[in-house]
Amino acid sequence: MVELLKMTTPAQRKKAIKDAGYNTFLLRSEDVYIDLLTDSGTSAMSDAQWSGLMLGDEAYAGSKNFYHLEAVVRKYYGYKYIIPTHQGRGAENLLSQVMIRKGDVIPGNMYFTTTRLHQELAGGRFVDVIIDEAHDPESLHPFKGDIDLNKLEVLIKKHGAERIPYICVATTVNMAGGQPVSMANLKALRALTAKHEIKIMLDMTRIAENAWFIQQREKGYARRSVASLVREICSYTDGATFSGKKDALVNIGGFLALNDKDKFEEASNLVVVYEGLHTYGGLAGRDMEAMAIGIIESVRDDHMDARIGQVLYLGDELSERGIPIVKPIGGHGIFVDAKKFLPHLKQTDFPAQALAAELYEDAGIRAMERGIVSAGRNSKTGDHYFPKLELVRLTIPRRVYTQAHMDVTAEAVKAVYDAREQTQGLQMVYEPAYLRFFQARFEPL
Ligand code: P71
Repeated sequence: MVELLKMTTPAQRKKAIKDAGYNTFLLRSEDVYIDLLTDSGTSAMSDAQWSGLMLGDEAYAGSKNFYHLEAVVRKYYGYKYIIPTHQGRGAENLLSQVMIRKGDVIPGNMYFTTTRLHQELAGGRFVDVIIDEAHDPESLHPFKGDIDLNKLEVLIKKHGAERIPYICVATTVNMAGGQPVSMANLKALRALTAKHEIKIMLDMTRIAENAWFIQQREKGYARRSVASLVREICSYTDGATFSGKKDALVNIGGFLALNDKDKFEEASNLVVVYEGLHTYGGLAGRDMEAMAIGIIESVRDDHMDARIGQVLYLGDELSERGIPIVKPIGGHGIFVDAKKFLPHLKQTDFPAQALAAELYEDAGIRAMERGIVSAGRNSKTGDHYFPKLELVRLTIPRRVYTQAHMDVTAEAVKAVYDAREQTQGLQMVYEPAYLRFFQARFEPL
């Protein structure tokens, strides 16, 4: 499928971003030239996936596409039971509700916005146990997604294992810059949590990208296929939530996977409240078919080489131009360091938000704030969280853009960088209660 791109004038963009409250989530897609807001649901489906849509079995119950999806999940990921959901956060809701009791603590390798919110809504509290290097944009640690096992042990001592229903491990870590977890860390985590009978739940949203980094960077894995590494990662865990909108190359879909039959039955009962019957979970049969085929395509080595190769290309182009970005370059996008880019702004002037707005106004390129606005407020004290990372994410959809688009993007970011003193801070004039970054509105200071 070919989509036409629309060029806009500077005057049109100035008006569009003002009307959008300087929030790129509130722009109309039609007003965007190169859309690097997210890699979520924005990838291009293959011929095989489009054909799969035609095979949709839209029976209310027991669709054959569900059984195909279930078989693919068992074969490629190794989990016993799956429940489809409309997307990742639907699975997070189910998992949080069946696993978390009020007052529980859920450690994780850095927060993710929707994941943490569902943990909190279920009465739990998220605690970050990622290694310190993850919070440092300049650290060249090859596996910045790793869990700090000492931090985890301290947490277990403090609260007791019975207050920790599971640890949530993300592959790759989105908010750290798409940074992978190492196989060695997962194995060590398995040994530690087994001792304390704590479960490991994977956020496997970008697991194939994580597997590719293990193949490229971790000793002993260079000859292993992405597919076999994906399967091994899952083998160290007890279940997973999955947003099919990333790795699995679909526009919508996700699932919850579990090995425990009792928890699976509990979640199967809950899914009918929030999503739909347990054999479709809010998806059409055709969507489940496209996701099943996308999972198979996602673990191909040649696909992963091309996918992350394009991200690395953009990162190198930006680095050569002196743009401060998170290193090493991660799997799904380039994360520009807004604190370094705009040193004249305080964090409460929302530098990443301001930079994303400026990049749109200057070049029609849409990026996403991943800093203080995304971090939100502490639900107990009401204060802003002040994340160390104040980033603008240039996220690359899979199989959509060409190298020329990457070149245009690099040149556009450079132009904003050269005029960076002119970028002003913002003030928030409307703040929604949940996941504020989606709908908050701003005005120039
Ligand atoms: C991304 C998204 C989509 C998104 C979500 C929230 C704020 C802004 C953008 C979604 C993820 C994700 C991880 C690691 C769970 C979800 C939720 N990412 N875990 O990066 O990256 O999945 O969107 O299908 O509900 O733009 P969902």
